[in-house]
Amino acid sequence: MKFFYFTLFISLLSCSKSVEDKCFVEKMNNTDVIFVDDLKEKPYTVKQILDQKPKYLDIINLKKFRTFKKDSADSHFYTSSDSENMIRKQYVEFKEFKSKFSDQFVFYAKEQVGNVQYGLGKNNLGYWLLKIENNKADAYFLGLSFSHYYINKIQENPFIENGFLQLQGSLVKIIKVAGLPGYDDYSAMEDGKLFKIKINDLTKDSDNDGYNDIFENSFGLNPNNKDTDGDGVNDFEDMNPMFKSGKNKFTELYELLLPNYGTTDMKKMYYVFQVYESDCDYFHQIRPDVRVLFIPENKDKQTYYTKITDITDEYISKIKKDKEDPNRFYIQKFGNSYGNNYSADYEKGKWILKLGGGYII
Ligand SMILES: [Ca+2]
Ligand SMILES: [Ca+2]
Ligand SMILES: [Ca+2]
Repeated sequence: MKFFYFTLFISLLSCSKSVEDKCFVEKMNNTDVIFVDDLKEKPYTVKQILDQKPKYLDIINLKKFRTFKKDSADSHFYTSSDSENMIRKQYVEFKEFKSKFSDQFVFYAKEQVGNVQYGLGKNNLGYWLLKIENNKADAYFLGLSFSHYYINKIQENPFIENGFLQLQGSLVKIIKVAGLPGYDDYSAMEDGKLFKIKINDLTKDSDNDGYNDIFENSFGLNPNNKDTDGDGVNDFEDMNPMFKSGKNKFTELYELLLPNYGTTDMKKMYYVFQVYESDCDYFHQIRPDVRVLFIPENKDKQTYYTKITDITDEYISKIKKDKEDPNRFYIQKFGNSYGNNYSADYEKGKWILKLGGGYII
């Protein structure tokens, strides 16, 4: 997880901070330090993973299995020719899932049990069990971090059996490669694992809002309250389920920096989330066109899942005020392979954003 040295410095200084402290900075960050924090994080050992595994998960050692190496080689779809095959496979083999979930997941495996269709999906947040029953589609978050758990894309045995989800895979580690964001070194520590979860534990949705408890617990939503932020909109329908939206010039500034999905309506994309690490109230109060989740800057306040899983691929900084002009501000936006510095002028109730430099890797 990326955050900046100086942010860490500020959070060490004070526990309760004002909006002013949480949203504004005196000095803009040097873009060069963004990846440093990532690189010094040590991957977990097998023992650490097992010690902290979710309670609902059982891990069984298999005698016969596909290794991580073999499975990832067989299903490697990052080269251009394979990528075409992958897309074709997704369209043909996972037609029903594609029609129900569109592009919210990459689909791995499927299985029919009675009149229920099960599938395995993955997106930027992690792994999901997908279910289509009587034309109704649901997705249940597994809560198994891809930083620790690799689930074989090719499941040789039925993965739904006797009320259990049983997935073959490996325990893995990710090592970040300096200067090459996205080219993480992903390797197995122990192959031949069967990850076993009771379907009832997985599908449990205590507040009946549409997201399973495991999902809500993983990201800091309230699994016992349909409406975590109390804004009158249930978590499942809420584009910003963690915080009540507001409207002022700084929330508008943050909204301008959100990704643009063009004319695509993201309201029905219940499982697509953009995740930001921020403590800034103005940022929290945005009214986004795509679902957003926020991760606290302080590691101690993060959920276990978000602490160990690199799910943020975009960062928007705090705001810096201009020393002389009260209507001029500065803000930065980073991705895994770029950083942009903006100046923002507030004129006649509107923001004028100007790109003032940056970099692309
Ligand atoms: Ca729920
Ligand atoms: Ca809830
Ligand atoms: Ca709400």
